[in-house]
Amino acid sequence: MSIKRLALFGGEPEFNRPLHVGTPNIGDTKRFLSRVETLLNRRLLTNRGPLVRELEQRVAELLNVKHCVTMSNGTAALEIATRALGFKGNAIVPALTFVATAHALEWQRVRPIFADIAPRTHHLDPRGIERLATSLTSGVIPVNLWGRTADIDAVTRRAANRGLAVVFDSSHAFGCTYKGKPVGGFGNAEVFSFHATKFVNTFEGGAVTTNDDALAERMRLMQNFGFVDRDTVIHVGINGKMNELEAAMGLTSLEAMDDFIAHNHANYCAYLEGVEDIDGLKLVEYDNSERNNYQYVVLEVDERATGLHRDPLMQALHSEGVDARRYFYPGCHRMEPYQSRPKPKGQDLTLTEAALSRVVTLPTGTAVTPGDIRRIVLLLQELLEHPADVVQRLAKQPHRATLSSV
Ligand code: T4K
Repeated sequence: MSIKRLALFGGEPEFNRPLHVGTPNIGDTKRFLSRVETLLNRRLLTNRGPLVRELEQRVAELLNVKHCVTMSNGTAALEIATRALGFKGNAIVPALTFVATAHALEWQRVRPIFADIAPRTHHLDPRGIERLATSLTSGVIPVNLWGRTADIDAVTRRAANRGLAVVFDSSHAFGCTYKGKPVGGFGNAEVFSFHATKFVNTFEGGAVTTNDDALAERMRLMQNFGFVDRDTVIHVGINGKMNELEAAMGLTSLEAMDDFIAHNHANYCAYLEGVEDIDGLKLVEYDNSERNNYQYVVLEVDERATGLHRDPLMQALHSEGVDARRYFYPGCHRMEPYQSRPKPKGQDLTLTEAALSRVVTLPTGTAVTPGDIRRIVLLLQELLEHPADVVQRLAKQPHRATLSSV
C-alpha cells in the first residue's frame, strides 16, 4: 500500500466522520420516546418517580444486590458512598483511573494516596494497600477498569487486614462478573457511572449498590438533602438525584444491554484478530471465563518493537478520523492538586507510568462496526510500515488536540 494513501501524507482521511471512543449507545428509540411521553403526561419529572424506582429495582435484580441507589452521576455516587461510609484522613486509589475517582475523595478533604497497578491487568496491585496504608488511612477505592473486574478477593482481603472500608469504582464494569457473581455486591459498596459514554447510559447518571441496609438508607438521605418526609430533615445532604428522563434512558439502555455487549465483543474480536500478528501491539486481555462488557478496547504500543511511540501513532490515527484516546494520561498523580504534593512514603508508580506511556483506547460501541475496525487495523499496519516517515511528517505539522466532535 502506498504511503501517499495516508492522510498525513496528503491522502483523504479514512473516515470522513470521526469515530469516537465514547459515542453513546442508544437502544430502542421508540421505547425511549414512549417512556418520555408517559413521564411528560404524568408531569412527574424528578424526586424518585416511578421510572427511577423501576430502574433501581431492575438494577438491583440484575446485580443480585439488596439496594441500588441511583445518583445524578458517578462522581456524586463516589462522594456519597465514601462519605456515608465515613472515609476520612486518606484513602488508597490507583493512579490509573479517571480523575473523578480521586477528586471524589479530595472534594471531601480525604486525601487520595495513589497506588501502582499490576502491569498485565492495569488493576490496582493489591499489595499496594498494605504498603501504603497508615494510621490515617480509612478506605480503598479499587477500580474495575476497562470493562472487566479486578482481583476482588485479593483486594478485599488486604483491605480487611488493615481494617479498611472498600468502595469499588465499577464505573466501567456494569454487567460484569467476578468468579461468576455479578459486580455490584462486593466490598462495602460499588459505584457505577451511567454517563453518556458508558455502554449502559442515562445521559448523565450513576448509582451505588450495596447489601448494607443502614448504608443504603444513609445514602438515600444524603442524595436528597437529608429529607425523610416533606418537612423533616435528619441528615446533612446534597442534591444527588437522578431524574425521570435519565431513568427512561437507563431502562431503555438496560433492555438493550445484551445486544450492546454482543456488539462490543464482536468489535473486540475484530481488533484482536487484526492486531495479534502485528509485532509490538497488544490488546489488554479479558478473562473469557467471566462476563465482561468489552466497553473499552485498550491497545498497548511497545515502541521498541514497532519503532513508533504511542503518541505519534495516536496522532496519525487522529488525522484519519479515528479519535483514539490515551486514557488516563498523564495519570491522576500528575494532575493538580495531587502533582504538587510530596510523594507519600512507599509510593512507587513505575508500572502505572509505563502503562500510561503505552496505552491507547480505540473506538468501539454500537456506532462502530467490525468493518470499521478492519479499516482501522489496516491503517495501523500501514502506519507501522513507515514509522520514521510518520514521525518526520508529524514534526512538520501541529497536532490538533481534539477532533471536531460528533
Ligand atoms: N470513575 C471512573 C473509572 C470513570 O471512568 C468515570 C467517568 C467516573 C468515575 C465518573 O463518572 P461520571 O461522574 O462521569 O458519571 C468521559 C466521561 O465524561 C466520563 O464519564 C468517563 N468516566 C470518562 C472515561 O470519559 P471524556 O472527557 O474523555 O469523554 P468525552 O466527553 O470527551 O466523550 C468522548 C467522546 O465521545 C467525544 O469526543 C464524542 C463522543 N460523545 C460524547 C458524548 C458525551 C458523543 O458522541 N456523544 C456524547 O453525548 O470523559
